[in-house]
Amino acid sequence: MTHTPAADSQSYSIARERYAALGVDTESALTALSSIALSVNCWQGDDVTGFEQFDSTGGGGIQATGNFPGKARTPDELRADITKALSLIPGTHRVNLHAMYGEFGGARVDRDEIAPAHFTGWIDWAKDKKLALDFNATCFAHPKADAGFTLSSKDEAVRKFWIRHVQQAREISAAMGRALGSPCVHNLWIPDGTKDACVDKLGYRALLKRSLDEIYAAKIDPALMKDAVESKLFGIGSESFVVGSYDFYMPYAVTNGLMPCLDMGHYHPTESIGDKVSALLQYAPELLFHVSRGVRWDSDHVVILNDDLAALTDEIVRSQALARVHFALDFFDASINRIGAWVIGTRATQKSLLRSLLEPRTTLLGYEESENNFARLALLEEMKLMPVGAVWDEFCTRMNVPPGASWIADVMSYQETVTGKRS
Ligand code: RNT
Ligand code: ZN
Repeated sequence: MTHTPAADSQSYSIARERYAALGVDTESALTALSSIALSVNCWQGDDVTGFEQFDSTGGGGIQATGNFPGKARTPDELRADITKALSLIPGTHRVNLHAMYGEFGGARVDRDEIAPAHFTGWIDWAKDKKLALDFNATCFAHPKADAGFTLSSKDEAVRKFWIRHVQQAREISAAMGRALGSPCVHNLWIPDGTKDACVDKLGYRALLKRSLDEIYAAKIDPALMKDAVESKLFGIGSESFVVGSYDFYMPYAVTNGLMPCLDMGHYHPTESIGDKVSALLQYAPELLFHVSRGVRWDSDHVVILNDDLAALTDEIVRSQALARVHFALDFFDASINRIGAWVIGTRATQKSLLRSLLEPRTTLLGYEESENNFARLALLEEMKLMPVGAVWDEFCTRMNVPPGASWIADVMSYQETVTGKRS
């Protein structure tokens, strides 16, 4: 950061002093925050539609609700919208793509035939914008996912089709990592499961394991790409049984050197993933988090700074594990301005990280180790009303993006001049 203390706003100076009185250096927190890249989910921009040239509205447990006008219809529109959102988000980030966002030039390219060539438009754009890319196989929204099973399908042709798809997705990820000089995180989530009681859970899980073994047998240089597997508790249409549950994937990831991916919306409603961080860090070198927000049966509401998010970032910072974790945003709300949704969710995640980075760790640890649990709880409580907002505004200003609420008008004017003009 190129910052001169003379540029400090008055409220930041006061905040800096107040944190300093508790032994917290706001400047180190700002430096740490500026180096955290979040992977921004392209799919918020078009309600998880993608650019395939065939009817891909088939099955698979993902459902965006709402019909706010102006969603991106083409790769260029989506890239323009992401660029707009990133201009309102402080720092340098990554963009997370799904296989369905390839550019197929009007051709019908099925999922098992996708190749790096279909993503050169994205790679060139990322190079130009100095962004890195992450990637996901798309094992939903396809006729071969209609029956509810992909990699765990008992139809051998269907299972093989999805294996080929994920193999191609890993190759594409490696190509992205190579072209952009930053390892591409490839995440695998499949919708497989049943709406009602399933009598052969063991069989489906054995099939999924067999498919994964085949997929990950191909070792790819971690300097190019890293693999993650994402579990889920239940989905729309898979309320009773999900093949790729937490208990299924966690041992698989740990024993096979893959990253576990924990999505904040994929657990029991009272189960916070914050508490899992310090446990998993004992076994997994790196973790991927899908930063999301579950509301009743929907796992993908726009992220806000709530207790779950605070618990997650607190635990990562307290574990001094920022270098071992990856944050990917995962939400899609089709009922509000989509650029606004991106900015709300991404800034909320950064605010939560900043809050955590401003925790008086040494003092709290001192209280804890001297069994002064009253003081520990009291200080944690007092921290909630500390002037984190002034530090956040300073961060935005230094990063040349609008501080506070001033970005809201910017999104509304983009709606007036760009997205609102789309039919
Ligand atoms: C679905 C998973 C998955 C998707 C995205 C689009 O429940 O969370 O991560 O949301 O890949
Ligand atoms: Zn997810």
